[in-house]
Amino acid sequence: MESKKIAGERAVDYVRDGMIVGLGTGSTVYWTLSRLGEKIKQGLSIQAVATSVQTESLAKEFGIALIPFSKVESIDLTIDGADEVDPEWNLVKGGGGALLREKIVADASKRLIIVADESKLVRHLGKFPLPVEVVKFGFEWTMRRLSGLGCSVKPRLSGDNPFVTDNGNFIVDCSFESIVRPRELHREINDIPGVIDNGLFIDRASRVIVGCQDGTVKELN
Ligand code: ABF
Repeated sequence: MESKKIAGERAVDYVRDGMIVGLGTGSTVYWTLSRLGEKIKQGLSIQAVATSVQTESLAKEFGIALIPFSKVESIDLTIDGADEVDPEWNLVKGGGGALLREKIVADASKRLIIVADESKLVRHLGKFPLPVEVVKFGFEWTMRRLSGLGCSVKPRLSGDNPFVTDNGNFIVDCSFESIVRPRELHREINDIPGVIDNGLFIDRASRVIVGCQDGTVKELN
């Protein structure tokens, strides 16, 4: 928890007065939200766009003013977590089920800072099952098409029921073991009818902040 905390908090050093800030989702970003709450109490003035219902409620708890994404032209800086980061800073995201809003908000952001502990740094993506957001209609067929790309596919469950995203869709998790051509795979997955988007984030991160076990923070840029 400590290495996530120091990474999440360090990212707040890049938040300036008057910014519109994208707030990611997950347990590392939790510490970013908490630190932002402290800085707001000390006078920092920002508006924020949340990438999930979970983040919305945490932002309210920490006193962070939210603005609907529909009301912003662009976002100055988004801070978000990741499940895996490869040496080219390609990411696997979506373990928290928020990949679609995270990718839209990242796309609208001038800068995207990823905060993670060092366990997220990998040589190749893929050990973490790749989340894919799919529409409910025909999702069984969509799963079969995804497995045709060489992975085993499982519907994400919440208890005994299918997990439903904030957008009313399903998530299926695709185990590729190793993803050596993430850019191509991203395109192949999104070409399948029924797929809305997937957790591969290619060429989006502008900085990666890593919290280490020894209490240090590494900033990769
Ligand atoms: C979110 O943060 C998700 O995309 C990703 O799954 C998660 C990372 O997990 P955590 O910070 O909780 O380790 O952005």
